[in-house]
Amino acid sequence: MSKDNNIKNIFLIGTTGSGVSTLGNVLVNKDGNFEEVFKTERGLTSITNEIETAEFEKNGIRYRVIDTPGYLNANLTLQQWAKKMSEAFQAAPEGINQILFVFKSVRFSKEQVELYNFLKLIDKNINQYITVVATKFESFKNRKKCQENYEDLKDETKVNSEIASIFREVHGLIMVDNSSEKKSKEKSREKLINHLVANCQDNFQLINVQGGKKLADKNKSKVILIFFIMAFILGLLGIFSVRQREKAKKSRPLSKQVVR
Ligand SMILES: Nc1nc2c(ncn2[C@@H]2O[C@H](COP(=O)(O)OP(=O)(O)OP(=O)(O)O)[C@@H](O)[C@H]2O)c(=O)[nH]1
Ligand SMILES: [Mg+2]
Repeated sequence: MSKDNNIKNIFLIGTTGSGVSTLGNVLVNKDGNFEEVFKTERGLTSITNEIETAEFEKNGIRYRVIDTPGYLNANLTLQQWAKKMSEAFQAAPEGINQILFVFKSVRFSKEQVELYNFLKLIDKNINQYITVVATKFESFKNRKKCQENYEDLKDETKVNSEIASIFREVHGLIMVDNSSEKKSKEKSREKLINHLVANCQDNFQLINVQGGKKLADKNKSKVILIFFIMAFILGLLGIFSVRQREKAKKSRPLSKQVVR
């Protein structure tokens, strides 16, 4: 993809089913009616399996929204998912304007921490360009409640130290509710765009931390190597979790499975 210096790249990254593509549709707001640009569904399997992009314009600024397969996607192995993520970063030669790190506002938990650590492996300064977005947050219009929740997530007496440090170092937290109601989507979009316009004007090039050099062609091989190492680690984690599950299955008494 050729470089376009007048565009800002917004990455949508999150665990599968957390509302990643829906957030993309809210940002793009096709035909002023939130028509679907990125496929979304309420089902039980993962929907987004490929990198997809769409653009929108606000106040003369063009934004490219990059939708990605969710972490723990049901159709991709961890290695395949990691490869797709590297493709996603290649789809933005201008750099990263912002990563919207999406999670469904039930609880910020282990899966989100794993995904965050994966991003930090790519570049240790990436946190400065990450805004966490909590979807399905019904009180998202209540400023006080949003602020209180943000403070709690930074507080080691309320969450574990790993989560607290994530929320202390990211660029921000935005609560939204992209429910089917148009009014909710409009308000969510307003919050997101205000944040992007007011706080996110720089473009960030991925840096190879050791070399301190930009992600240019000469560093491509190093980046590919990092991705292979990450894919290998993720693969080991996958084997480990399958073994653990098998172990747990063996130790469980036989009973009929029930689906409610
Ligand atoms: N009420 C409510 N529903 C939401 C919200 N965000 C997403 N949903 C619903 O959650 C379901 C999954 O949303 P998607 O946007 O497809 O999720 P995703 O993270 O892209 O999922 P995959 O592509 O499958 O990994 C859809 O039925 C959405 O309508 C939200 O903020 N509020
Ligand atoms: Mg999706």
